[in-house]
Amino acid sequence: MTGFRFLHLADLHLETSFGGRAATRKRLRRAALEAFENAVDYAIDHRLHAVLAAGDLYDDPLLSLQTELAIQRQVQRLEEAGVWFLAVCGNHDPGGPRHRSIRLSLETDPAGAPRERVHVFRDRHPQRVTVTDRDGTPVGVVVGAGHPSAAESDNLAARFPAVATDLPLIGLLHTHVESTPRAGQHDRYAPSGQRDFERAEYSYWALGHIHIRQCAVPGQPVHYAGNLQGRNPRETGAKGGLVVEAQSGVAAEPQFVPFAPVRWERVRVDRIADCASAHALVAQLSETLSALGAGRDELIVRIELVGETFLAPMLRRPEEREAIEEELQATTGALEIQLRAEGVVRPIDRNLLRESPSAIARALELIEQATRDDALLEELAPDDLATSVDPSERIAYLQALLSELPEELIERSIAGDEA
Ligand SMILES: [Mn+2]
Repeated sequence: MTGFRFLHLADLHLETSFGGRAATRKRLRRAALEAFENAVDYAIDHRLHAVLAAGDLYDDPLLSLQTELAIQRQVQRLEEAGVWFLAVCGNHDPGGPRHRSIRLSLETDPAGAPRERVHVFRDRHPQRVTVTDRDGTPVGVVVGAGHPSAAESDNLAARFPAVATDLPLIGLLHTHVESTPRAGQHDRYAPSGQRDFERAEYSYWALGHIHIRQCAVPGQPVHYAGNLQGRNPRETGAKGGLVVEAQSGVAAEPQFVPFAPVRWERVRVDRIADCASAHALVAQLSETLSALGAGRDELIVRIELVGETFLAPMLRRPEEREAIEEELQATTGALEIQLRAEGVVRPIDRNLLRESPSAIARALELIEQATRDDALLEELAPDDLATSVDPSERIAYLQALLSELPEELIERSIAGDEA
């Protein structure tokens, strides 16, 4: 018996409004559609049986007509190539009566004729669709349920039925599996627990909602595909879809295929002590960027500089960072570089400073004393600080305030010397 071969996509978020520079925003908007097109190409070229989209196909119900047409074009291509397109509604593209999903009507072609191989699961009550190959032979059963509203609170996974079938059985759902790493960064829509997925009759669960690609239940075929195109500095690394070949009664193992044209990366650079000039800094950072694939891949990179450098005072100024960013973009071909310099300090002998007979040394000594002495800390605290909070919390808060003070003092005193 042949397997059920499909592509699992999730969280396409087409037409997300992005932050960042205008040119980058424009590129990312286009890149998300390109990623979708790449995925459709792949499904057609590899003669897959279906593309499964696990929710949040588009980002906002105020979807533009241009993007609506672009989505329709891709769905039409799949239909014409004999590849099924099955999508469940998520919290960004809910399926209730007054929502955009129904008016989008992906199930019919421009002439209003039904597309035989397209189904959108909008109802919270799970439904099943039997997928066929190009000859009409059944190859798999997909059970899906959708979010009717933008804030579904029911556990939809718990509603999934046991289905008696000889075909591979697949679950398709947009859900917040509570125990998943990084789940805390996402809203708890259609929350579910690991136990909801411990069901041997399902060969695979194609999930959406958490944007990090991962197995959601250790040891079980329950997977988040992650989003299709990274949209911000938290969504780093290669993005794409999962290809699955499912057999009846066997847990399927997915394989990742990259589709996103633009990749976000985040890198911490702590070896800048020897960089005494702008040139040296650019050379050092260019090397890091080349290692990440700049010039070969379309990259947006956030560089976090940390450590001691003579360039620290310059790097604190936004216009200085911008100049370095532009230089790096020009030399490496990266789409955008975002330089962060909160973690750089001037190289000075802090011990020598502490031992010198100066006002700054005395101030540093006082700060150190106050950090150890709660009574002194209370004495130094401003009068209007809330007294209602728990005393230990109050002390911890004051200590946290103090912890940043020595570095600030040293920086200011040095800057004063040079003025
Ligand atoms: Mn979502």
